[in-house]
Amino acid sequence: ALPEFSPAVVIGTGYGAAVTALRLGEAGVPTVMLEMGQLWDTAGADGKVFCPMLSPDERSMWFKDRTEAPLASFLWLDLANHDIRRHAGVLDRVHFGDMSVYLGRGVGGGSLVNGAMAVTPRRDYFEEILPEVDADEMYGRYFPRANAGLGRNEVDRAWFEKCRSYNYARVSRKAAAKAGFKTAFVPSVYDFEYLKAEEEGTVPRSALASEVIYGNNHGKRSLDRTYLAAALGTGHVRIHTLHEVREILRQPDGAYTLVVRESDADGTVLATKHIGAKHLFLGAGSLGTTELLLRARDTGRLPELSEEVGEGWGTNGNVMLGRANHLWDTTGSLQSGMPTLGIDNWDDPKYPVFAEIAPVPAGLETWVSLYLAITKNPERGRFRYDPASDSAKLSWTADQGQPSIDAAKALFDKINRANTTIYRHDLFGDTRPFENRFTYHPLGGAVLGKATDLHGRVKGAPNLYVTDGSLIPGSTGVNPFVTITALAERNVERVLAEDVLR
Ligand code: FAE
Repeated sequence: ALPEFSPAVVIGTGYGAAVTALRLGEAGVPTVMLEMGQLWDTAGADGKVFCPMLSPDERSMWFKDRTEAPLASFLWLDLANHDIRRHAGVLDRVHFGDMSVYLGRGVGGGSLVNGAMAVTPRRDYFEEILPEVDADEMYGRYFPRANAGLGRNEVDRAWFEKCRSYNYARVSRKAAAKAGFKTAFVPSVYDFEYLKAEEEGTVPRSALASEVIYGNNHGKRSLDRTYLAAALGTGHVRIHTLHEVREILRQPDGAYTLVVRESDADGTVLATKHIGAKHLFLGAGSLGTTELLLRARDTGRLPELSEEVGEGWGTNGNVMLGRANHLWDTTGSLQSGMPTLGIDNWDDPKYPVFAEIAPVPAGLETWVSLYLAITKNPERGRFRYDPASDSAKLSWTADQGQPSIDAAKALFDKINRANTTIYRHDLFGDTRPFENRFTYHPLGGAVLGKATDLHGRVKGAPNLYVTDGSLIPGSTGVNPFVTITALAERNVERVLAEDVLR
């Protein structure tokens, strides 16, 4: 049962939350984690924890009647999506007008559903986005610590060159090279030795069985196997699942009280509970944390919170596209769901792009080369509290996505020209070649040094901290979880020493 009070409470169980809980637990601080999603450790009737990507069931998505996969169509046919039962599944897609955001729900947050790419940002770009953070410290201490804690590894280059699983990446590399662009290997938290064994046929397949966005049954070092396992191992951390924090209140003595809604996995509310906390850490992700802060500020519970709460949100410049390959350039039906190569054109002065070479895990030859491009889109959205729905609403318009498309187009027009290939127009529901109506990388809403101080302490609310992707001002230039993890490592070290153990 939920205790009445805990010295530390962490909301969420994603990257920022997991780091924070581990370091609190190691310091001997009794810590409660509250997670609205499920613990993914129990096999269903098919003997698997997570459902298959190609025949998804109620385990796939968070309370939807139909799945909402990123590749909406193939030859304009809605082949990827299936009707499902409403349930506390692992992947959510939250809609705000012209933008929707993919999120992981469950113990491990985004680590349960993501592509496992573990990329440390370029130092010059990190210094540009967070100039007040000491980069020597980050690159000397916290990025290495984060990568070690996450279990980052790299693909065996000799195996990469001859394996079947990454034929699709080699085909894209060849096309990029023909246009004069270089590719870079991308580290991962998917176990590449396991992947090799999958291709050899000696272990059950996961990345090679098209598993990724609805969870991996094997091979992935998601947070429940790394940081969270270590946190529980300290004996001082407890996780309560299917517990959604709704409100944050402050008591006259300065402690926080949380209003928490407990549900079952079919969404029936079981109880509304309260828990007190001396130190409260928000790790509910860019959307979750920003909403909790906005609701607290604008309903008058924490009126001192900064006007900066809700500001500085971005998509990390995400845009997805497909190219049609020549008939002789087959990518193969066996494709690793875990990307490990990207086209690195970040040095382009006008249109910096880092484009990860993504699989099309359809289990058959599609003649598609797919990419998730990360671009330097300067546009920012803003969240506002909407009293009618008691939720945070994002303002982001389609034209704000245009800089991402312009950058991706500049790169891929050149690749198409050099290879006499064309874009695919059948993948995103209509005939558009570029899809930027969703993001995998929501960042910002409680930006470091603006809504918080330079270590994530929320302005106007003593002993309240932000630990997650909300701290990053809309862009990291690469896939973001290593940056989120490293910043959380840096911030919690300071907060433990100066605030918690003081
Ligand atoms: P996050 O991981 O989102 O965790 C927040 C947690 O809080 C979730 O478990 C929520 O259920 C929970 N929560 C929210 N609100 C509440 C509440 N009110 N009460 C209780 N619990 C709550 O936060 N990034 C990479 O670096 N590499 C990749 O390859 C990559 N691929 C991706 C692929 C997909 C399909 C997706 C969706 C994301 C991908 N990302 C990738 C992004 C990455 O997963 C994301 O940046 C991090 O997960 C964000 O970490 P946070 O700690 O901010």
